[in-house]
Amino acid sequence: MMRTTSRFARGAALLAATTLALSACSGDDSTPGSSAAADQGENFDLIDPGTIRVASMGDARPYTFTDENGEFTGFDVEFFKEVAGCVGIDDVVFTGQDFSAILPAVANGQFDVGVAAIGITEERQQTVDFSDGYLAGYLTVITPEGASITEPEDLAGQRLGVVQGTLQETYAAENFPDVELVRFPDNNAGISALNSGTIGAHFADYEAAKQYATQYDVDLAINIPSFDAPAGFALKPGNDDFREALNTCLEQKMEDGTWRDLYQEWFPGSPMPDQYLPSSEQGSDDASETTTP
Ligand code: SNW
Repeated sequence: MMRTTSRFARGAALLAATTLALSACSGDDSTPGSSAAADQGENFDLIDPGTIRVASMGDARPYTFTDENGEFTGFDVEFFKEVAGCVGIDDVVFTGQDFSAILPAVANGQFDVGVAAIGITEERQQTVDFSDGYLAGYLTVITPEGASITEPEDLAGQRLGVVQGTLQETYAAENFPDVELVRFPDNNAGISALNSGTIGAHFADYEAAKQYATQYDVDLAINIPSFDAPAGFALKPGNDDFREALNTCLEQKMEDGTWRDLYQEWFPGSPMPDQYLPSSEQGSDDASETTTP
């Protein structure tokens, strides 16, 4: 696990933080200076004080995408907006990037935050800081329907699509024998190549794969657990007051059920990872981190 302390181990700290955060986040948190968290806003090292500039992706449904009005939405976007509001900043400006451009742009200060189901890894932590994790799931190999690919060995000799810079690219290079990796700027380009027969399979995040399966005749052929790299918000290194405020509010938005409600809205029917639910709901029968999709 990349997370140094589990959510369970932090029970006592969480209770204390929740009490603080509850008072900080209740009521109208849109008024600057109305909450304890917002008072810390002046210490946040943001490009424009009072605004959070976010590098994201406009085409990574259901995590981050633009709707018919050009507005950013999706699970990660809506959850980030909740957390930002809790730290006292409602002005959040999202900009679409290729995935491979997000972390460099955050690292060199062009954006305050990167939000795009970005898995926390030691390698990425060489260039950016991360909030605590907020999403853990599977990496999924998508094939044409009936391709009879069910395990990594079946991919031998295939051309496999990956989005440049993703964990899928790294995982496939290290673990899938004899595949020819074909790198794309985004998943839509990979799925187009899959549908036209240019590649034999495409490797994406599970919820994106599930989304494509509602539109195209594809199978979710292989699911690789990626719980050791939960997604976090990527931050410019050293902005510690901002990171700590985000983490306090992230816990708060899990404890008050906001995370659960957004998860059910954007990922309907998907197995619910236990660790992000309100403490009172953890360990119930229908919540499990280990359920295979
Ligand atoms: O590691 C997983 C995590 O467990 C959760 O399922 C959300 O996605 C991941 O963070 C992996 N996401 C990929 C990555 O971090 C691709 C992100 C993307 O395509 N936007 O490289």
